[in-house]
Amino acid sequence: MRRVFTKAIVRPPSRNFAQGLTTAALGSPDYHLALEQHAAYCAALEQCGLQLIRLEADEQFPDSCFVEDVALIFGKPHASTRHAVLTRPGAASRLGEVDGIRDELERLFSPLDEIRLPGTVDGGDVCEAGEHFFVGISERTSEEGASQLGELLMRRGFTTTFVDIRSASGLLHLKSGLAYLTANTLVIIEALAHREEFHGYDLIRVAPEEAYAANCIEVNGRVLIAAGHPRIENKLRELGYEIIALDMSEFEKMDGGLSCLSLRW
Ligand code: CIR
Repeated sequence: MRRVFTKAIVRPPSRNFAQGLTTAALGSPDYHLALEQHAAYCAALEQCGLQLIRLEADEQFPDSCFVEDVALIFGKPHASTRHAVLTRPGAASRLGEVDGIRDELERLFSPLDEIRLPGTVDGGDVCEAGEHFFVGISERTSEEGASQLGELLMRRGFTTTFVDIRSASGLLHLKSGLAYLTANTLVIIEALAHREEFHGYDLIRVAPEEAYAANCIEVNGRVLIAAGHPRIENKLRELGYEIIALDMSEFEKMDGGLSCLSLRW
């Protein structure tokens, strides 16, 4: 059953966006262009029927537009109840971002669950696939954090598979290389496609030169994908998906993608 999304939380890039963490060697992002791209992203979510909760830019934290990493909002596809977990990001410079979203999530989802010391979890490592979750163990998400999250999810009736991506070079988060579309289908980079954790799913493989586009999102029947990746875009169109292609150049420079810029439920 397809999950219906009605809302999303977004936060625009702050003026010091270029001072955030990155491993990409693509140059420094242009703040004004990043704002334009963020506005287009928000408009696309609205086009998909989402009502947006727009947080203010947070100048204390240059990575704070990547709201996906500080929380997880989830629920059974057929139920209206949603739960929220505050994460503990694995990068020290991002830990304080959690307090910047706590009040908003408490207002919407109280009581909140929370990942606790010494565990760390980045939301980018958490891939919801219906009533199952793939949780990446990465440089950001520790085994302890993943196991805390697995417990929390189990209590809500979800199952979890852990996917250790620490040896997958160039992969910041699990969802940098993996996306769940509906109906048992995963968009996946070649480097992950052979992993036994994904056996039994229909895999849409993304060629290495288009790997950035694996971080796409399905929202109410449409797939938002990073522009400039014609092979995967055409493949998805041929499979019947309606595509919205968005220019993500400034976020790619900061290791961010489409999923990172919103919390959707
Ligand atoms: C970081 O390194 O934390 C940010 N510059 C990028 C975070 C991207 N988030 C994500 O993939 N979920």
